[in-house]
Amino acid sequence: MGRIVVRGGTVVSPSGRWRADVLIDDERIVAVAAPDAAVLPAAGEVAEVDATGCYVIPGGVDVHTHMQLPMGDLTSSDTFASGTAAAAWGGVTTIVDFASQQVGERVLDGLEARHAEAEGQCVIDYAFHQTIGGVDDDSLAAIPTLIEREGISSIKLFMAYPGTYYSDDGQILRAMQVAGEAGMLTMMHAENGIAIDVLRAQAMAAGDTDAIHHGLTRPPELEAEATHRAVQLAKVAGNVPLYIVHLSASQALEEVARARHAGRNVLAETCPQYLYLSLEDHLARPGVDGAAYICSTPLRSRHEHHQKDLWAGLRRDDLAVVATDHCPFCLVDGKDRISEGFTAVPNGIGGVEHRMELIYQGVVTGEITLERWVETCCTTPARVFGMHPRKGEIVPGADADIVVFDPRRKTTLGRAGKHHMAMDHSPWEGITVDGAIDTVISRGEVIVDANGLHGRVGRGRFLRRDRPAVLR
Ligand code: DUC
Ligand code: ZN
Ligand code: ZN
Repeated sequence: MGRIVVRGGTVVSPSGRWRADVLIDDERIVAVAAPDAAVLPAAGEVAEVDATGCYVIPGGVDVHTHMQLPMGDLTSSDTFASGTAAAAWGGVTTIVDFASQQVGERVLDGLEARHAEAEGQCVIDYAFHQTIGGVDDDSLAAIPTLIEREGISSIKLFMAYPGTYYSDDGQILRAMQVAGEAGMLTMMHAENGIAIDVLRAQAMAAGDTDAIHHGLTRPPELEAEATHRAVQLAKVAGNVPLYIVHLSASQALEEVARARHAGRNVLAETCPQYLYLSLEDHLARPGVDGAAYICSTPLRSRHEHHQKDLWAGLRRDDLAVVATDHCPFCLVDGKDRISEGFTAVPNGIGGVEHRMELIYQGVVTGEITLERWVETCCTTPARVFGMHPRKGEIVPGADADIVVFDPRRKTTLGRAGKHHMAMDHSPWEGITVDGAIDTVISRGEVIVDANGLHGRVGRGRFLRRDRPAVLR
C-alpha cells in the first residue's frame, strides 16, 4: 500500500482541532505534523489525499450492529458484506457486532458460528461482543475464556424478552460477577420485559395492533426501572462497570446520570433514531410505514423532551457513545408482518451508513462541539471497548483509519439519495444534512472516494479487543 499523505485539512480529536497533515505508511499513521514539517514528503513524492477545506477525523467506530442477525424465522437484511460496505460509505471503519448464545447452547459454539459467518465477508475491521441469553453454570464458565483467548471483552445481557434472551436478576448478578472478575464490561438491554409482555398481551387482546402500540407498551418508566435495577445489580456485583445500550428515555438517562454523579462506573449509549425520530411522527404512521420504525427500546414521544435531554446527556457525558443498533429489516417479508399485529414485526432500524452525518448535524445545530462528535462516534467507543489507541484517534502508531469529511457539501439520505444498506426502504428518507463523507481510508487503503467504493469484501479483519478502558 505504501505511503500516503492526507494534506491540507483540519485534524480533529476529542481535545481539539489543528491544521495538520497526516502521513501514513502502509497500514499505520506515522506522523501528524504541521503542514511545513520536515517529516512530511514533498509534493509529488508519495500518493496524496487532498483534504483542503475538510475535517480529517478518525474512522467511525460503531460498537452496536447486527448484520445478518437471526430473529425468529427472519434474518436482518444486511449481510456482513453489504452492511460493512454501507458502513464504509458512511465513514465507519470498525464495527462491533454480536455473537449469540441462548438457553441450552454453548457460548463458544455460538462464537465459532458467528466467526464463520463474518470471516472473509467484511469490507472494514470488525469485532464481536458476546450475548449471553442463557446464564447457567456452563455459560458462566465460558465467560473468562472470551477475554483470555478469544479477544472478546464485553458481554451483553437482556432484561427484556422472557423466553428467549431474558435473564432474571439472579442470573444477571452472577454474570456481572463473573464478567467483572474477568475484567470485562457488561452491556445491558435495560427494559422490564416481564411487565412489557403483560402490556403487549393486553394491547393485542384489545385489538390495539398498530405499530404505535409497540411504543406504548414499552413505556419510559419500564426502561428507567430496568436501568435503575441494572445499576444496583452492578454495584452489588462488586461495583463492576456497566454499559447501557440504546438508551432512549429521559427517565433512564436520569438513572445513569444519578449513578455517574455518585461516582459509579456506568456508561450509556444512545442512537441516532432516538435523537431524531419520534413516536408521533414515525411509529404512529399507519400499517407498514409505522412498522418500519419498530425497534427496542422504542422511539419516544416528541412531547416529552426526550430528544432535548439526550443531546444534553451527550454534552454532559452521561451519554458517552453514539452507536446505531443497526438491525435492518425490509418491508417485504419483514415489516409487513404488521398485518398480524405489532408483536409479529421484527425489531430493528438500519442506520450504520448515516450515523456520522446525522450526529455531525448536531454540531451544525449547536448541540455538541466538533470535538465531541469525534469523541462520541470514534474515540470513546474505541476506548470503552478496548480498541484504543489502535482505533478511534489520529495519532502516530494507530491504524490508518481516517475519514475526510467535507462540511461545505450536503447529503440527502434515503433511497433516492445516499443509501447502500440492503433495505427496501430508509427510515431516513428525504432527510438532508450538512456535510458529506469525502474519502474513507481503512488501514492505509482508500476504500471510498469520489469514484465510489474500492474496499473489497474480505479485506476487513477480526479485531481482538483488550480490556475495556473503564475504571473498576
Ligand atoms: N436489542 C438490540 O440491541 N438490538 C435489536 C433488538 C433489541 O431488542
Ligand atoms: Zn437490545
Ligand atoms: Zn442491538
